[in-house]
Amino acid sequence: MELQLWRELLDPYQLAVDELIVKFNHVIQEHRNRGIYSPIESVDGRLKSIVSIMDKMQRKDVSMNDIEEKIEDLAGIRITCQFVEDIDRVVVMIKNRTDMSVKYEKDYVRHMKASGYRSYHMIVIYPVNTIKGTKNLSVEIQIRTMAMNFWATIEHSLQYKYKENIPQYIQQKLLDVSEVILDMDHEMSVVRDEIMDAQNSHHRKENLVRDILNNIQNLYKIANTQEVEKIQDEFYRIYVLDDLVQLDHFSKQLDIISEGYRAQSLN
Ligand code: 0O2
Repeated sequence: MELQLWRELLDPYQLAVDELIVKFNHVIQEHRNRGIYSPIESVDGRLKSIVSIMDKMQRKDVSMNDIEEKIEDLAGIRITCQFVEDIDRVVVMIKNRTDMSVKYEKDYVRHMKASGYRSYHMIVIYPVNTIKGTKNLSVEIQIRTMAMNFWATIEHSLQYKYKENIPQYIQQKLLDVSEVILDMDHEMSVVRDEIMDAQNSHHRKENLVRDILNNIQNLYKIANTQEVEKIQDEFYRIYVLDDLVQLDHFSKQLDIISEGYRAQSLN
């Protein structure tokens, strides 16, 4: 197939990857803006390379005409979670979305592959709008923990070197390490609440400081400079106390002051 035809075939899949990265990043941001824990830690995506497509066509005996039907990971999205419990939350979240529908799932988290690979796979149908109209594309979404991702990334790079023939002692080592990773994920789950709490506090603090600084900056434009400087000093005094309750109280008070000035400036 000519390069131009490959481009025409793959372009919509690139669009799907780009759109889904934006959408899942937005999910992360929405959680953080509200100061709540995001089950998605990060999202990444890729269009399958032509070489990888040709390799897979050969491996699975797929003809040119059947590429789109039989190779369902032309567009691939990878969602990384901090904790193993987050994977199920992300799966539910994806099932509830109205911009895609689930075609089928493979649970390699509960049913590890013989290689030691763990990950949750969802093949979804995702519509994209192109100049030729709407196209319903298959997209593979892989959902895994950071620890599972570490393992898969290392193992994948070995596949490039050894193809199907990773030496037995390395295969065994990978299997052993995948067990360690399973244990690690479970161990981390024990302190999940504690860690989530710490991260939520951090994001709440960031949001509060952002709101306070915005308010102070706006006040400089309309209020008496000396008064705003006093407010700023008070903010620094409270900030160093590292007390979220006081910071929250200060932010609310500042909202009231700012509202007052806005009302005044309207008169
Ligand atoms: P790449 O380079 O990542 O695109 P199946 O018929 O079900 O065996 P299929 O369609 O490959 O074959 O489905 P499967 O097994 O769900 O794998 C899809 C993708 O999951 C793979 O794509 C890999 O990205 C990843 N994956 C599956 N098994 C392993 C594994 O043992 N190790 C690692 N590191 N990744 C794995 P590709 O096209 O193989 O590769």
